[in-house]
Amino acid sequence: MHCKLIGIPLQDGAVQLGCEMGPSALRTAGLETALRELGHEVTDLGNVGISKLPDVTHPNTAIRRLPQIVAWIELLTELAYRESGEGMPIFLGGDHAVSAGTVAGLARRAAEADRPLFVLWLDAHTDFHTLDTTTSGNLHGVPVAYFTGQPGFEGYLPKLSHPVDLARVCMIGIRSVDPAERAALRQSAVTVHDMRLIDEHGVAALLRAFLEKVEAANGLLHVSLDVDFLEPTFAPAVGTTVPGGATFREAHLVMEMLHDSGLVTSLDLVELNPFLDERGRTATLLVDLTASLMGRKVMDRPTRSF
Ligand code: 4U7
Ligand code: MN
Ligand code: MN
Ligand code: MN
Repeated sequence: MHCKLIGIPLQDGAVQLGCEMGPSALRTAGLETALRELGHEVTDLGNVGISKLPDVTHPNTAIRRLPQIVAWIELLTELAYRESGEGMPIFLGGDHAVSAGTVAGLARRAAEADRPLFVLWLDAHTDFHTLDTTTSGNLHGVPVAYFTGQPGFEGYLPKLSHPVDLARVCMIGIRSVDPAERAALRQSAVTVHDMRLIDEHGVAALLRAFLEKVEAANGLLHVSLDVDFLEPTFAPAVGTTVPGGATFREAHLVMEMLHDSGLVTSLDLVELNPFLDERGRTATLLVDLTASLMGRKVMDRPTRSF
């Protein structure tokens, strides 16, 4: 596999500063070497950045840094579209506003290939606010509503060419949902697996059902990994910690099953805030999880046995 590393030092979507150092920390933790050791070809495309800001305001005065987010989404949509033509793009965030752009670009690519795009959203949060419902005003809380084409973004964020079908989004790890998000999701086709469902059924059964759906539809699969999916006691480098997250082994199992499925075509590693890390342990964990996704395993197993 040809892995393309793309650094996105975006921190305009989060109130806590530090996510702009995410790409550097992932590189320092040895992402490229880990991928090469698994036999992959790796190209590091360096970091991207915005320059000119549009003049845009929204009546919801809580919203922070809207012009910056508009500029990032324009840049990232184009970039994700371009870089997904060949190889496996790995987007190094940056806060989760990154995914508003990456998923929008990947959806355009999928439509061109005439294949459905599926999104696996690994997160403590559903990130399903609109510009009207967000009360924190932090736009890392809106990407899923944006890339699925929910109303209220037109005229503010860039127009989507290909919204992702709600029924092709699966969320795992959820344990913090705001009332407006819960109300919107209740009437949507999004699959929301909260921590209780993981406790009751085990993460493997939940993920397997989704992977079977992706495979049956001959879909492309994008994985968006928010650091706060993980239990914060061993992944502290994130501004929005919520206790009761995925365990170390649950997280690796998800990645190992994703690898065995052979379905994953792109990846976001987002919300890493190195300023909050303890001796690089969270960055290192993300590298190890990515290695599991890309084929690292303890013992050989027959492939495609998810
Ligand atoms: B993340 C929140 F209020 N819902 O809107 C909000 F709980 O990308 C959190 O998942 C958003 O980390 C978290 O600010 C965004 C809050
Ligand atoms: Mn998130
Ligand atoms: Mn989150
Ligand atoms: Mn977060």
